[in-house]
Amino acid sequence: MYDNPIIYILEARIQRQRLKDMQNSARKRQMSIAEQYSSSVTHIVTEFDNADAVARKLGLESARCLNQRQVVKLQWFADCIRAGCIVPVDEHHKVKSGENNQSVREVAPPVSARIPDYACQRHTPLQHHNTKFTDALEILEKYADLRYDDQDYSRALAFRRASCVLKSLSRPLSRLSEIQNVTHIGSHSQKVIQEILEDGTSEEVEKICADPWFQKMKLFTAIFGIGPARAKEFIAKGWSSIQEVRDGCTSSDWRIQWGLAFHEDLTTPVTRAEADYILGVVRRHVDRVLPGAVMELTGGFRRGKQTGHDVDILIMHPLENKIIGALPRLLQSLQSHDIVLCGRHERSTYHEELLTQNTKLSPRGQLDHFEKWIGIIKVPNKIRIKNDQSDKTSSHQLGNNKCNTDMKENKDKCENRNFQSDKNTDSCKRDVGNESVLYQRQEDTLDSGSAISDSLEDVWESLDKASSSSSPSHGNPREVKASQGDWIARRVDLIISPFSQFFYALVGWTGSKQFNRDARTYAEREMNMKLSSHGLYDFNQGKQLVASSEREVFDNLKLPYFEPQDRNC
Ligand code: 8GT
Ligand code: MN
Repeated sequence: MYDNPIIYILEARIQRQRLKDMQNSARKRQMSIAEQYSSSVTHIVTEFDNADAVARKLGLESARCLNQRQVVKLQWFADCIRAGCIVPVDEHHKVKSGENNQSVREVAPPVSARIPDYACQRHTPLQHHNTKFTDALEILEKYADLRYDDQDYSRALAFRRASCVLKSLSRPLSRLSEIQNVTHIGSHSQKVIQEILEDGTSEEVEKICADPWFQKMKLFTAIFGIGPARAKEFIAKGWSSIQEVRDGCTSSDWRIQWGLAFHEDLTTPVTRAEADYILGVVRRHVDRVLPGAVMELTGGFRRGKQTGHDVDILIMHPLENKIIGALPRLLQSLQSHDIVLCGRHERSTYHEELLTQNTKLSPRGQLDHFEKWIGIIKVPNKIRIKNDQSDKTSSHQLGNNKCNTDMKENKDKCENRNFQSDKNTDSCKRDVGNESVLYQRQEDTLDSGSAISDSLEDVWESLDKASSSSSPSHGNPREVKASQGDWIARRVDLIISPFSQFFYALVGWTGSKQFNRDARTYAEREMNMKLSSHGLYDFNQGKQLVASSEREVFDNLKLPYFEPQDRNC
């Protein structure tokens, strides 16, 4: 026993009010409580489960520096309060050092040796064990990203890489030493992880979250069509709310105009039921204008996310040339049913040389060259509300495009209406989502060469017509908003891929962005290949590598196959 016991309560991880209560209770019982840690302290009370962390928090090199001091759990303190005096320290009160704490070592051997370098070589599930670290690292990433200069971009990437490694760990991280030699966790990230291990939070991250500039940047960049540069201009004008932007912004960009008018809608997460509904609606119209087409819900939803910021739908036809002119026809069909709010049609800018050109990866995104439509469509409110109600009872399986009853009815109705089906594509299933699905290339009946270029001209003409009718002239965004019916605006991307590029497009549009980034870097550095959403070029063999399944894309890259739900890096 100590002649003159002096207790020091280590604040870290203890709520402020609780700490005050503890100090008051001790004083009432005439126990000595030290405000600061000093050599006269005999008992250190802590929420930490490891004496090494306590030592580090006190600025000491290791737990050995704590010498004869007792490092004890809050339970010991509670026992003292109950007894009204200092009680002896039992084994179960003690907080041990990792050095002589075999159980800590058994639970947490270093993981560094087992972590492959690239995210595309690791399982990265949606649900993982280290969210308290990855949430913090992703805030640092976002902050660096919003600052928007080259150096900040590489800093943002460094945080993302560290976060991706933690997402792929099969257990919660309990000590920094477990990841000390991991390439992608740099010193800044390590410092943040250490802080969270010890205090439960990171001061730097908390400061960023409370920073008004960061809050405004997040608010403004969430507007459809607004990037960091424009958001900074808004802040420079002294704006701090969406309303101020609505009142002051004179941009003629259709995305910004519609984005501002429907900001609340577009920042309400899209649910899985809505994504399925949109897929169903688009499918109905695709079946009409491009019978035999194959459609896939891609993006985050394909990786198993239950919500997203938009709905990405990839469309292809097993006859390579059948897709020509299909997107304008699809848009006209959707528009004639009053489904489209606004949007822009983009022509394909693809040409074969792109496969070998060493384009620098764009920091902000991975824009590809497919023909696509980027827009906003209307979804009845009841679809979302239904999803809210059934959320707890139904869990959506990946790749399971199961629709709710309405959707099924729609589909049945649509099939009963006997839309023309394409006999050529009987062997090509339309609902895809798992690897066993067969996609079969069909013999193309269209003549090649000049016939195609002639027809292309007609097509471009109709595309231009379609794109102008889906531009802001579709109505005044504010007026449309003022008379909004019982629907919500949803962002949709429709991408058309030629059959020959489809599986690369599928991998690309499934993402995640970081998965793509790492897969492309891996291809370049490790394989001397160039990967994009359009294909894979092998510089060693001097040729393009074709793929007729998603698995083949991975095989061509000599990567183990990962299901979409394991690509959530
Ligand atoms: P979300 O749930 O917030 O919608 O997230 P997401 O679905 O994972 O991201 P997204 O921004 O909707 O993009 C879907 C995927 O498509 C990303 O992995 C992105 O890298 C990929 N992608 C391409 N090409 C292009 C392109 O040209 N534009 C965009 N926006 N994304 C592309 O492969
Ligand atoms: Mn998406």
